[in-house]
Amino acid sequence: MEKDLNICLVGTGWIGKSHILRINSRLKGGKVVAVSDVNSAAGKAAAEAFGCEYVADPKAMIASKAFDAVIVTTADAAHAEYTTAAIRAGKFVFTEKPLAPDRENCRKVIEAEMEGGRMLVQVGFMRRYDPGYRQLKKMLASGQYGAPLLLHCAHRNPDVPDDYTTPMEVENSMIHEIDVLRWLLGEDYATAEVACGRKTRHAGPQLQDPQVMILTTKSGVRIDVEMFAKARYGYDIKCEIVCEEGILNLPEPAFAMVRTNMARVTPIAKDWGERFPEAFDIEFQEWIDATAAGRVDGPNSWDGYMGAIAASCASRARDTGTVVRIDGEPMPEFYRKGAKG
Ligand code: ISE
Repeated sequence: MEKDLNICLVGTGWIGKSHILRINSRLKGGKVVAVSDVNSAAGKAAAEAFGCEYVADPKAMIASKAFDAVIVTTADAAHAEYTTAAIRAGKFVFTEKPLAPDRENCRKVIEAEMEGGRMLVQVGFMRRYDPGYRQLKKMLASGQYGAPLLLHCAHRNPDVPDDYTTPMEVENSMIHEIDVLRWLLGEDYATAEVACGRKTRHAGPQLQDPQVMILTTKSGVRIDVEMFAKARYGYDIKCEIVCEEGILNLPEPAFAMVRTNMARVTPIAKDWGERFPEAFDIEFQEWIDATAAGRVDGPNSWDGYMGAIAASCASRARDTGTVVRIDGEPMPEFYRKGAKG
């Protein structure tokens, strides 16, 4: 039997801890054995809770020969720095999305990876692992419904913290739609616009909420995504694909309906952990299996870079009130071949 991967993780916030829990208690083939965090009290508490080693210096941990692979679950702005450290150490690395909030730092990761000569990075675009989105992908690929023409999507959170700002609606939240729709449709984007109307009274001065992002793909598919971060009522994700021969809808989560108080009530998820539980488990099991086999099978740093380019164009479109052309780049041979090392 193959030995389990010894994984180290940097960034022990909510999402980091939820990944340690899933890997160490439910998944096979790897264990998180060490953690680090710039907030040493939080890092030590997580290490103790999960029986891991605590390492004060995240870069020393990433470089240490004691660990086979790295998970980066820090604040968004630090993803690229630690991902690059893992590349330099020649290790497979899973970084939460976004690869970096801006395209320049994504580009630096791409350059470091190409310089190293081996694909090592997977980005946490977990919607690609959701059974509902996978069903839509299969339906589109079957050709049975003809070509997709329009997509109507919504991404609603019940609430967000006070440090969540206007650009984050695109760069932290709608980045999921930017990636999963590019993967569903199998093509890159051509233009972006963002419309902002009346703002909810629940949003502070730092946040324009809601926003509507409109993307067109190279072949002309037109997509609208409503982002409503302080929607109050629940965490709700919608995706409707209008095709030539039918309308495809992302399945709703299977919560039982309750008849009570003269009403029929079906619960709505409270957060993304409750909305996408299987997606996270499948994502990490596939990452561990591919890492053990020496491959990157999931969304890679090129996908992260393409997402960041589209996001930066959408942010510029919002800030300037214009339609912005998305100046994507041709995929380098390195990523086309999916260099397997
Ligand atoms: C958060 O960072 C996530 O990744 C969630 O999946 C997303 O739905 C939420 O809007 C983001 O803030």
